This record gives sequence, C-alpha cells and structure tokens, in this order.
Amino acid sequence: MEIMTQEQFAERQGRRQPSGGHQQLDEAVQAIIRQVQQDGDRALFDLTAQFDGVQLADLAVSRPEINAARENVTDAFMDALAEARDNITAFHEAQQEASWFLEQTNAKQLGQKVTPIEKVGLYIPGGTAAYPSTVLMNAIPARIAGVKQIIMTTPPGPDGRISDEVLAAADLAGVTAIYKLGGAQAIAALAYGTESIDRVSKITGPGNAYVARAKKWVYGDVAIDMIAGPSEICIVADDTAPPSFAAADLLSQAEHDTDAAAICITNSSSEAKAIQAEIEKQIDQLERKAIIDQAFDQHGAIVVVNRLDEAFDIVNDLAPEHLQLMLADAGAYVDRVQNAGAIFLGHYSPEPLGDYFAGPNHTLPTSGTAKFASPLGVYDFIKRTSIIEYSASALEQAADQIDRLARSEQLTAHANSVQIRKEANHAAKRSQ
Ligand code: HSO
Ligand code: ZN
Repeated sequence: MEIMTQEQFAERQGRRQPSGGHQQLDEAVQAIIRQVQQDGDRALFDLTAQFDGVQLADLAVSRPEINAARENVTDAFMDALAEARDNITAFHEAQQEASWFLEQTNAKQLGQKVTPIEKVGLYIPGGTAAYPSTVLMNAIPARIAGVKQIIMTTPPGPDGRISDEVLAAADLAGVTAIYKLGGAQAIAALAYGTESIDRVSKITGPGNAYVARAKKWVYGDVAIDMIAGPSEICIVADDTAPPSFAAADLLSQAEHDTDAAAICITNSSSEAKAIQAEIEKQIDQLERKAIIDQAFDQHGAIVVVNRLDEAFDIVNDLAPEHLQLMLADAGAYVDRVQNAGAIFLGHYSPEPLGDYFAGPNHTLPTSGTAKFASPLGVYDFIKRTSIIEYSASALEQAADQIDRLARSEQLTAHANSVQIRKEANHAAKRSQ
C-alpha cells in the first residue's frame, strides 16, 4: 500500500475514468430480458442451464429444502444469525414512518398516508459472494415496513443447490418465497413476472455486472434500491489509532473485490508508516491476499495531510461508503462529515461490526453516491400517498384562486370542475 501526499492522491483520483462502455454487456442483458419476457419460465430454465450449468426441475425452493438447510447449519451459527437479526430489527424499527394529518378541521383535511410496497424482490448473489448477512439486511427492513410478499432469488450452484446459510437466513428473516435463479434473468423475472414468479414492484440487493445493468434496464417498470459499486472504506486516523487495527480494517474491505477501495488519511507520517508496515505483516496470513493485493495496487492509498481539517475535505469529496474516524475525539468530528454512507467512531467500531451485527444496514451508497443517497432502510419499502379533503364552503373560498391559476394554463375544464361545485353550493344555499 502506497503512502502519498494529498496532491499525489488528488492527481491519481483525477486520472480515474468515468464508468461507461457497457455496450456489449447491455446487448447481452437486453437479449436476456427479452427472452424472459417472451418465453417466461422456459427461458428461465434454459438460461439457468446455460449460465449456472444446471438443468433444474423446479425453480422454487421447497419447504423441505429450507428445513434441511436449517438442520445442516450449526446451532452456534443460528444463534449468531438470530442475535444479528435482533439488532438489525431494533435499529430498523426506529426508522418506521407513520401516516400524518396536517389539518383536522371540518373544513379541510390534509395528510400523508404511508403504505408498504406490496411485493418486493430481493436479489442475493451466489457463489463465494453468497452472504447470509445480506439476506438479513434486505429482508428485515422490508418485513418491518409491512411488505406482504418478499420474494428472494439467488443463483443455484452446479449441483442445483443454494447455500444452507443463505436459506437459513432467508427463513429467519421472513422471506416468503425463494427461487433458484440468478443473473439478468432473475431481474427480468422479478420485473415482468413469469408463470411461476410473481412480478414485483421493487427489486433490491447487490449483484454482478449483469445484475447491475439489468436493474438499470428494468428501472422505471419497477423501482430499484441502487446500483451498488465495489466496497469502499476510508479511515481518518491520528496517532492515537492502533496501526494494527487500522491495517486490519483496510484489509477487511479490500478482500471483497479487486475493485474495492481502501483509503487511509492521517495527519501523522509516523502513523502512516506504522499502518503500512502492519499491512505488510498481516496480508500474508489472509486467504484472499491476491484480491487484496490487486485492490490495494489499483485503489489503495495512505494519504498524509498536514492538518486533520484537510482530511475531511478529502472525505467529503470521496463520499465513501464506510468512514471510520479513528481519532482521539472522534465524536467531535461527526459534524465535519457531509458525505458518507456510514460513520464508525473510535478505535473499537470497525467496519465489519456494521457489516454483520450492530444493526444499521450494510447496503450503503458507493462510488460517491453518498452525496445524495442513504443506506437501505425501511423507508425504501414504503411509499407515501397524499390525502386531500375540503368541505363545500372551504372549496368555495378557494374557487376563484384556483380558477385564476387554471385559466393561466388555458385549462378551462380544470376551472370548471371547481366552478361547477361553487355554483351548486350557491344554488343549495338559495333553496334553503
Ligand atoms: N461490506 C459489504 C457488506 C458485507 N460485508 C457483507 C461482509 N458481508 C458492503 O460494502
Ligand atoms: Zn464487508
């Protein structure tokens, strides 16, 4: 991992290419979407044979298969999962949003009604990235929001099976149906429906490039949560941060992906050197060393700044997915952070605590989107509906103003819908 100055870091960031050049991928993804729209289940079986190398008899995971998965995992694993579920549930319950009314007089009522989305689809990746924690992070907020149908799809292995841990997590978190289906075909099936898969209104969850592009293409016909990019960690450390801790945390995020970004910013050059040395020491013991090496080479940096203040300028510009403040007085700096997906304070709040256990969601905005986006939450699984009620006399009072506004837009039928009531109201009064 390279140590660099603020200027060197800025220069490297400036050389980054904007994302793009998806043409070939998009052609393949669109062909898959069309095939699923035209041929339904038959396309799903064919594409699963083609991409996952397995000829399935059934797309749905049966209750006996789920029960077997729960038997196959250890009790200790189930206990850990249940404790994580409880923490995630407690945090997300605090996000619940109530309907409200602004005015409750006889003349007027104005309000906002909150309704859960009825059907959602959760995409869970397969293979080495089959994360039970991601099942919890997607399904629990949906359940708390009141979503009735939580439909999960995840690709089967070549043996036609899904990881026991993922199935156990889905069952624990309240997923209502599970299908063995991955890739762009899963996104198309959730977006448009087939004989055996219900069409949903929103699709959430991470995935590979095919899944990400497919989500982009179906967006508008259905809602999506976000397009998740590679994981990112940014640590701001002063000389109170134990270098071995900071090194371990940088390594933890880099193991996700060769494209993951791990950046440490410090105002102490001796701290920078100590963290660099710790990385060298720890990396050799890690199973995913090859991935980490590549991620560090391409996107890793230890940036030395003169003052901590400058560190926060870099942070706000990066808008990192995860931000760890390993500072003597970490809490005092929260106000300096304008853009970040999640902030971890102090020396004992490492990012994996948030990935698995603390309670906040681990689905977070990446690639600088924390400038405008939020973590996945209960609010992603609800929608709001406005409510308006006026009495006859309240409408009469507003009638002339509405009339003026409607006529300014040459929409006389609009004006008439109000005037007709005003006149009816007058007639009623006259006949009294
Ligand atoms: N850190 C990932 C989430 C995750 N980590 C799942 C482990 N399992 C999100 O950036
Ligand atoms: Zn992680």
